[in-house]
Amino acid sequence: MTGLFITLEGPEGAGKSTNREYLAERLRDAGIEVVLTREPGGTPLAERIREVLLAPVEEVMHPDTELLLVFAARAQHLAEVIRPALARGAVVLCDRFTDSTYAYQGAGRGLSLERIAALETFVQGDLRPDLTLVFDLPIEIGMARASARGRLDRFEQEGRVFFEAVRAAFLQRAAADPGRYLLVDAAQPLTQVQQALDVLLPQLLERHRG
Ligand code: Z5A
Repeated sequence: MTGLFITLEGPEGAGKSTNREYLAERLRDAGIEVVLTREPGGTPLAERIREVLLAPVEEVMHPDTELLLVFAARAQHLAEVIRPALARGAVVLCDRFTDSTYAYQGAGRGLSLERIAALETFVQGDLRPDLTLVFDLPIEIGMARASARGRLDRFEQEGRVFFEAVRAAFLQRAAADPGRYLLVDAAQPLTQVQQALDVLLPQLLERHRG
């Protein structure tokens, strides 16, 4: 039995966490085992790497260090949580995954996409998400939602140019592979976003039955 690997992506404040919970509830109502997780993080060790990645510090983190830490956390997460859950036949709903690496470390930090692809293959082998929901919204709406939370993490301290590059990368990746990606208009009111997810649900159940 193999499960279904669904990732939720998009700029900050797009509603990934909120809608991950919503989808999980709908799938559980249908009797499906759902594993809710996130990146960077998802295991105790990977969460410690997350703290290093997000904490603002005086020493500037080299982009290569950032990239390697992201993939180090991912290797642990895949081994401890994602692969075992998929092997059991669960649906894994993961808040961010490697699309974020292409968007933040690739488009945002300017690292080579070839280098990211090489690490992707090294860490994941041929495992890729079955479906990626890209929650898209104008940067200023996402920043306003996120800044309402208070203290900004190391990524949230970046400027508008960085976040526009990140958003463009998500849109580009979604457009290049419509079979795997589904674009969600995250600027709509939450009830409308969740109606769009309700429309998707029968298709998810069908794919899980496989
Ligand atoms: N990162 C990376 O660089 N490379 C990688 O490979 C990976 C990650 C995997 C941490 O991610 C950082 O890691 C991230 C990129 C980097 N940094 N940034 N920026 P994170 O997922 O923890 O951080 P985040 O994206 O900033 O999370 P977030 O701000 O919590 O966003 P969200 O999960 O998409 O949103 P939310 O928490 O569900 O909603 C935010 C608020 O908006 C909340 O009050 C909601 O009630 C509200 N909301 C949600 N939807 C709506 C709608 N439709 N209308 C109105 N209000 C709404």
